[in-house]
Amino acid sequence: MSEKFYITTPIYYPSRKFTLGNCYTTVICDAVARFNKLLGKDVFFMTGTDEHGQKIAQAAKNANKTEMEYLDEIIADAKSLWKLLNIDYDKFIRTTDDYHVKSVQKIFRELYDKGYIYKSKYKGKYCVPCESFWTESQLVDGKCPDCHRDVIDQEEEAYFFKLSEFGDKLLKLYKDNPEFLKPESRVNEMITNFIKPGLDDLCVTRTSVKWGIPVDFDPKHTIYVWIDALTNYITGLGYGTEDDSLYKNYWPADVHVIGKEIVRFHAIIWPAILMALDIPLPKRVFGHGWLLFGGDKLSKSKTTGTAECVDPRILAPRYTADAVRYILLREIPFGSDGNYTTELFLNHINSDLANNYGNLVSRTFSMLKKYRNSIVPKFEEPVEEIDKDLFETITKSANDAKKYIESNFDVSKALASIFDIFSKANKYIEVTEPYRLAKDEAKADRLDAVLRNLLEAIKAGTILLSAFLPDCSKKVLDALHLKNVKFKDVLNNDLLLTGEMVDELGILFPRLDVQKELEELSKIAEGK
Ligand code: ME8
Repeated sequence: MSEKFYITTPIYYPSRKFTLGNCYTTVICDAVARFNKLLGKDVFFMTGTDEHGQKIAQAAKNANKTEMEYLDEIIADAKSLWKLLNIDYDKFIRTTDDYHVKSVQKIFRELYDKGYIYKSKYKGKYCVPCESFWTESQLVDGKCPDCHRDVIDQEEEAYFFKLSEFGDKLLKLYKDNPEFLKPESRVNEMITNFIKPGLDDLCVTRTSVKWGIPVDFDPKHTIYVWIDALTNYITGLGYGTEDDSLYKNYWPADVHVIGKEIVRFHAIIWPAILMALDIPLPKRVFGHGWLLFGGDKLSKSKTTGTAECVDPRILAPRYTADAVRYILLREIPFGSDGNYTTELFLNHINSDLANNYGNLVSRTFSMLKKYRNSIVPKFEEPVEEIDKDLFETITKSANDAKKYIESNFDVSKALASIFDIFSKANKYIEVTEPYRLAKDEAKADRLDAVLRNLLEAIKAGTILLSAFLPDCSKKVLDALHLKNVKFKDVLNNDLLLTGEMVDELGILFPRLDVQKELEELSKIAEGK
């Protein structure tokens, strides 16, 4: 039986259309899921949407739609965005799904029956027109952050979860499982900012929010955020339903990948809920940094004086889904913040995708066609130093990529390792000069070896790349007649069939005129 691997994204709020920021987490999870499939693991990858709460109700009202009409449109757009970006999820959970609603009610009741939930009074600052409670720190100049009107002190009856009982247990969790929360710096944040000062019990229902899952034994209360949203990671596997086979198979999750602003919920509240339910904890929570647009987490249309188009729905069809995936996976050191600019995006397409990978593939295929009628020459064990060096790079890069993904989900370093193969192979062409070898009949065997070694480098790098950039790698693997490849095939030099003809390949990534594209994109962003 193959090893299981269960990975999740956060469930995003569909209060507006998804941004490149949402794509960041989702593409990372997709690449990690695909890499684990390459490794032969039995992978389950879940994403979805967090559909309850005042904000959604308000957004629907503003759009003159019912909540479900509004949500269905956003979810249809989200699913088509994931399709566009080749996100190969196994499950898309919506918290309005019937099975989720029922499981959440069951979980709530269980926590109540076990004494972890009790009824009390919630006190807060209340905005009457918005029908919303705010905490002191959420207020802007003492006023409602949404409508900027005065707020009043208000109390309402609410249920609370006994989070205060879990401080020591959480400290023990972090101490006994240093892998639980990554990067390490986030553990200190949790301890210093939240656990050491003492955890308060958590308000888990509202009577003022109508768009939510009702508590089945006290329906004027709706279940507020945490118990509804966090539990998606188990209800999506069927926990609490008649068919919980996926839950039995895949839980505990190998990793919840989330943005750093929601680490607290995943590293404090979620484990506490699971402990209370007596359910095993996820193996790891990974809090990544932010993709910044001109220093801001949310993309603004104007960041640097000129309008920037950061809509993946425009960028992917124009430059390929792989190019969008590439910038998200490669540019941001995993765990830290990183800046996105259109110029960076376009320059990466040219330097890495067109000039490095694309050029290697197109040069090799055209030399193979010109000198060997596109027929794969036979493989010989490398004897020359330069050949050995190329194969050493392939082996090292493959092992490094695997290590980076397995130990730390570090997609950026893994991709960099894979591109080392392509850089090395491009240099190999310059040093071995196959175009010179072709002129000398006595060097025919050497030319065969050089061309085959280049094909091996392309094959190896492309198999690894298939987890990250599925479209271009499929084209290349198809041209090499390779199907259903796995990680173990990377170093197998007998996979390419000697004497077989490779197919023609078009240009994978045309070189862009960056200045012209910047202007075009700026016009698009300004709606011209
Ligand atoms: O927080 N850079 O939903 P949300 C990196 N529903 N990641 C970004 C990003 C950016 N600029 N912008 C968004 C919620 N993200 C809750 C989650 S989970 C049980 C409930 C990603 O729509 C990142 O993963 O606000 C972040 O954590 C998530 O979108 C926030 O999505």
